[in-house]
Amino acid sequence: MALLPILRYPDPRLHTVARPVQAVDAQIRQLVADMLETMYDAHGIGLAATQVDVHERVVVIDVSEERNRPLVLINPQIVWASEDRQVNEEGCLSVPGVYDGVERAGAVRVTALDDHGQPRTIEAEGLLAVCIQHEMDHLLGKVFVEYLSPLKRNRIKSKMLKARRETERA
Ligand code: K1U
Ligand code: ZN
Repeated sequence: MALLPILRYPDPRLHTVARPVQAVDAQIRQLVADMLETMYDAHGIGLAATQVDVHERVVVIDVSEERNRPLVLINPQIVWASEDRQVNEEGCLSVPGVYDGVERAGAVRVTALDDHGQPRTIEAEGLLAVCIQHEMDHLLGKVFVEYLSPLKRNRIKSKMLKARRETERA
């Protein structure tokens, strides 16, 4: 297994649209294992392949307190979303230190393949529903800060670029 570097906003590669996985083979299972290790190491509750510069429709999630209930979504599709909208505080491993409220559907139904290539349907609400929608946005090249006002987004962009310059100088 390996820890993968996570792209940081405003890296333009975060805006790449991921392509569907053609076959759930050993290479995809290795990617899933590496993404899970990377997500747990970074103390995240989710990670999309886009964030590790792999542009295929693969997501890993674990919203359990014990950090022992990994969920693997390959080629996920939202087939139903509730009409009720809820605002939740979100964070992102690609935008460290930034948290803000985003409005999303309160519940979703998702179809996907698991890491054995088996089809699954997941009904989600609460934090899992928020996380699934956040990760699926990554696969479409969308980062949560794009839901914020242009003023907030530009401030975040400047803060991230400053942090990157300071890291490069150190
Ligand atoms: O996609 C990512 O970068 C992972 C992200 C997932 C996420 C967190 C919160 C709401 C929606 C999606 C994170 O894991 S950020 C770090 C984190 O663990 C966290 C932050 C805020 C609330 C709960 C957890
Ligand atoms: Zn994110």
